[in-house]
Amino acid sequence: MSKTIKRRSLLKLFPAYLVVPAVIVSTAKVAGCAPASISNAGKTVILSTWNNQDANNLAAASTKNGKNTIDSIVEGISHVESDIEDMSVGKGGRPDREGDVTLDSCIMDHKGNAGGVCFMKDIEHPIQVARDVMYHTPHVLLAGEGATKFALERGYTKTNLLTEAAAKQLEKWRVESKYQPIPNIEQHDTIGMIGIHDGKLGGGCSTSGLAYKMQGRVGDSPIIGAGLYVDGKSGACTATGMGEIMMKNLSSFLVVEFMRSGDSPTEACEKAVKRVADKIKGSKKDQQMGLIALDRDGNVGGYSVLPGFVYAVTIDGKTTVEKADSFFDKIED
Ligand code: SD4
Repeated sequence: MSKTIKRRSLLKLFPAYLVVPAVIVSTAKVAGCAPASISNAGKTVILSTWNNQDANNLAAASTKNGKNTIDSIVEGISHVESDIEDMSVGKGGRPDREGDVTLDSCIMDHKGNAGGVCFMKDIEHPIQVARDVMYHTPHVLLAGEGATKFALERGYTKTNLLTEAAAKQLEKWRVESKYQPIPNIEQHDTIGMIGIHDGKLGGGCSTSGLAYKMQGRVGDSPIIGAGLYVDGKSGACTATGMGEIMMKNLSSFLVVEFMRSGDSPTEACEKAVKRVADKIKGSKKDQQMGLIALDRDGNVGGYSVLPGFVYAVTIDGKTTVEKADSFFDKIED
């Protein structure tokens, strides 16, 4: 997560005939720090929001079994969608205030193909349906009944997504009915996963959205550019937290654009967080946004608005959990 020399500054320092190939420039370390090396180039790297180590390991294993980046990411995310202990994704997710679990997801490959579903009920694996939208329809996003209908036509079966535990929590919430998603609790656990394998970047994102949202509310997670963005020549980024922030700032797209201009993944995430943080100065700091990014050379990074955001990193089969730095150092109640 070291800083990299920016391509533009390098061009200023050296005449054109001395300019080194772009792949070396983008991974060269800042002078005085570590020697220039292409640390993760050529490696398989998987990154996901929060402590989703199992999902990373499954995705990494899947690449070893010959699957491509997208299918491996779908495998990792599908695992979390079936995990009823994760109350922000798939089956077991917290419902909206009417008691419906409605799911949002999207996916994007290195060629810029994209697909998504939002406000989808009754289907356990929105990430798989998103992949089907990407490869088997002329569209990018299917919503609500149309998304469920499409899934059923593709052979998915209806599943009751509301668990007893989630229904009980809703009953408790209804006593006061105060909509105030809690950072790192109700703005927590959505899975965004990005990766590179065989030199091909890809990403996916899946969530049940914010607990007790209004019926019909859709967050950032199915929105290309907000919850996820991939550019095969530049990098990938995905987000978690209070989706309205990412939607208003197109944060994932912004991070990828910063990386295109030469920023390292961490610098790019920090700059996108700063855009948001500048706008919320003076107001209560209770809205989280966590960003993770990966560049085409396999370098990784993350940054968040509020403290408490972690992400799982798998490089050539070895997984660690990294704590992201944050713009503000405390959450306000
Ligand atoms: C949303 N970004 O629907 C999602 C929620 C989330 O961890 O990330 N939770 O706004």
